[in-house]
Amino acid sequence: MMASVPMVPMTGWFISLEGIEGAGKTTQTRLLADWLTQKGYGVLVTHEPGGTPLGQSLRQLLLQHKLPHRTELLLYAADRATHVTEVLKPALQNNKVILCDRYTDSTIAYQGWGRGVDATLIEQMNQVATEGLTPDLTLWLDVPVAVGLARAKGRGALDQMERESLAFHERVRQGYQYLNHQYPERMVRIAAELPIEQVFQQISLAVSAHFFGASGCQ
Ligand code: Z5A
Repeated sequence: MMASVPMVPMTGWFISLEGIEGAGKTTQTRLLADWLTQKGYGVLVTHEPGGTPLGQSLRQLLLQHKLPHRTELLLYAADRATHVTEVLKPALQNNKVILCDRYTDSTIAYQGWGRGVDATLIEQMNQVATEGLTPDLTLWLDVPVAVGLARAKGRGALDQMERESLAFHERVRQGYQYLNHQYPERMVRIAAELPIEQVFQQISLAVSAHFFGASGCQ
């Protein structure tokens, strides 16, 4: 008799997607959601900032205004605390596969490496906001800054972060490199300057290896 393969994880999975502007997170999240849905998984697509009604208001403030650095950090933490409580934890309890466009690594990369906010303070804020909820897998879509910003600029009006200097975005990318080095067990680098289909191929392999095991059993 063939072994039956569960189509729903026993507990939910939490996958975050990270990277600089224009890395392709939105595009790849959509493709990954379709791929997993076709396999029978219940998928929840969400994002930070702005994954809740309160978060939508915070997102407007964060992306449209130049704020003091600590204020910015606190607002991202408020957005995340609400998101974790109202969306992420309930979804995991319902055995969903969460695809989250940005999470705590964005705060380390942008507020920490980009803005220069103290790393310990960021760690404390992330801990308060998440109550320890960490992604099972983080897909870091890595593109050279020039490539990411050219893609982002192609969409029109720029927000606060997109208007930052090239040096700022290079520091953010270095922040992701540091995180990839620190957390190799959960963070996978994806070469995201390649064509969309080739980026997705790397992502589907990474998800298969992490969740379905070496057998590729799906
Ligand atoms: N932020 C923060 O500072 N601290 C925090 O803790 C958190 C966030 C949580 C949210 O921006 C901002 O919040 C972000 C950091 C800050 N900074 N900014 N700006 P957002 O959510 O509005 O946007 P984003 O996360 O930066 O994503 P994005 O700019 O929309 O890019 P993306 O989602 O990674 O890419 P995309 O929309 O899929 O693709 C962009 C374009 O490129 C589009 O036209 C695609 O068709 C094209 N594309 C995508 N992939 C490819 C490939 N492979 N080849 C060619 N063209 C492609």
